[in-house]
Amino acid sequence: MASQRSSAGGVSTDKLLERRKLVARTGIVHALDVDNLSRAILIAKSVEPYVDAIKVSWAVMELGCKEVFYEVRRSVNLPIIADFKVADIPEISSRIVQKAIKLGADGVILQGFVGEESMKACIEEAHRYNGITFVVTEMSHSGAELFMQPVGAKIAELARELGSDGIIAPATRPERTREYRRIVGKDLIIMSPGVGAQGADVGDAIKAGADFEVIGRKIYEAENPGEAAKKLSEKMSLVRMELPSSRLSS
Ligand code: NUP
Repeated sequence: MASQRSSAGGVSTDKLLERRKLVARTGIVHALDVDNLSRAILIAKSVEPYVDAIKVSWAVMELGCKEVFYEVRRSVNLPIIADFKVADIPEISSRIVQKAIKLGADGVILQGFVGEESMKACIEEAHRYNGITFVVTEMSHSGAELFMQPVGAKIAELARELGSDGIIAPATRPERTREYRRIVGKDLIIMSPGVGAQGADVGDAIKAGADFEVIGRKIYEAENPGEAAKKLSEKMSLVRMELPSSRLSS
């Protein structure tokens, strides 16, 4: 596969690596946490009509971003969000962001708790390469309540001030997502994981102010991931129909 990188189905690699825009059509981002590449690609293709982006994280560890991002990009016309939860000193964090984007990510998720300089370096680096950023405020698992929740509001404020395109807020605690929406205002994108396997219902976070819900296991562990994604997107569309139109245009 790697040796055929000059073109893919008539599309040049340069074209293939052009940034793709994240647009809320279904409000669902699929967390493709599947490390068998051919299975991952089958799933990505089957969910393509029902999701707005593919989020990739640990599943690149064996084959690397180069191969995984490339194969996902040429298989589906969706943006890729690299969920590396970047959390290093500014000089290293920004290199991670640059690498992820150059290898085909359209957006990168970074941790906010590392502080202003690291966040700033990542956001600037992503924007230099036309990528977008999401800063994690407070994670969706219960352990985040101890250390992350008390500083989450400050992280969200800083993310907005530094020009991040979005933040990550927990679908498992919709009242917190509502608070994060109040802090960042209407212009930042809120992406919320925790739907399905972690207990939140589809639509919970959207109702609380999120733009996208991240759904992983509920889709890729289903017997028919495409069908599962379709059903979730149908449920989501009922929820989104109830939202004021100002929410959907953002
Ligand atoms: O706070 C977070 N919670 C979370 O689950 C931030 C995340 N980025 N995630 C990611 O979302 C997690 O790493 C996984 O890729 C996805 C949730 O998957 P699932 O629980 O729907 O299977």
